[in-house]
Amino acid sequence: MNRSRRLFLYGALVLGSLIIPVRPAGLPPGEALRRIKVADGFTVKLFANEPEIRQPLTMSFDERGRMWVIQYLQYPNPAGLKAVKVDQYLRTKYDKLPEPPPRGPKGADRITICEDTDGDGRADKFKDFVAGLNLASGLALGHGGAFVVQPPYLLFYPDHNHDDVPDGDPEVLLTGFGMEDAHAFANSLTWGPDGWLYGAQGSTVTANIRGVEFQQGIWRYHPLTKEFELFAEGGGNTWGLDFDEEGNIIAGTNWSDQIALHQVQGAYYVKGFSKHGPLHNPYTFGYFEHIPYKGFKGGHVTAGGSFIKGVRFPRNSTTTTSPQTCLPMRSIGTCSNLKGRASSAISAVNF
Ligand SMILES: [Ca+2]
Ligand SMILES: [Ca+2]
Repeated sequence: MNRSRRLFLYGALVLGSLIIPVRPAGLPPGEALRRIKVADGFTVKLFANEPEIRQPLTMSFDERGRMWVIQYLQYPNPAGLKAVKVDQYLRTKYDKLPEPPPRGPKGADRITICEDTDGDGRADKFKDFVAGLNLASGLALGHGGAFVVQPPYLLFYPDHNHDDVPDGDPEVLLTGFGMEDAHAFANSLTWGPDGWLYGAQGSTVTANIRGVEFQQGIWRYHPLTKEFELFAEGGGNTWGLDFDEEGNIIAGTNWSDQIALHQVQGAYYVKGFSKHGPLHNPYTFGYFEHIPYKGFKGGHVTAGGSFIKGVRFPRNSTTTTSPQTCLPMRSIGTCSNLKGRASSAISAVNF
């Protein structure tokens, strides 16, 4: 990612006793909105912007319709840790393992609740649920609190009385997610239809959780049984996953000219072999590739997507199957329509 492009926030340049406001490279919210390209028939509206929300990484909605956002302000380097070694793939080793919050080094990340109190479609009330996080990269709501990934930890912040204040220190559910590169941290916490909490881990980091080592892949955690499993291995620098109506996982990818992978339990997928070495299971008979796709128009990375089912979607003559299944997977904001069922041979067409 181009670091300058992430600088949407207003800053202040301090020169001696003078404070000169500056606006780093980036577009004002209204102008950015106008430049977003979407498929015919779609519109994009602004819900929240700077200065209340900066560098949003992921969002979740609660039962009251409020949007919870991780502001990834600490990116790209963790607070309180010293880099002692960086290899050719920018994998960084740090001088120590940070303790979990609230004891470890405090960073600039925060989880902010955005509420539209008057129903005009714009957030007008903002409240931090927790601040001082140090590269928090995943969020999911449920079971009376918030599940948060802050590598190397999966944390649970309880809020059983729903007053938007954690009831106490977070519980450490898992330890061992990779920390070598904030571009590739564990991410995209998503509830599965089976009650498991699913997540991805991207390229350039290595996790070792309860003896299970992996780099790129899909993992899951059960909030009641406390079980952890590696669901599937491989897939590139994965950000974003969702389930279709039949329970299939479709996950993002950073592979050039590809948009997604159909991740199946126990399967192995193409990954950065030169960087990570072979698949961990020496008895595999190969690996699956990406969802077949032609007509790639976007940039380098698919940063995430969602399956959206709704009869209000516009119909399009280029689609050959139901237009209600839409997977917006690219940074330029177009949609793809997946064809096929329950098979890693699912294909996608652009519309
Ligand atoms: Ca409002
Ligand atoms: Ca509380």
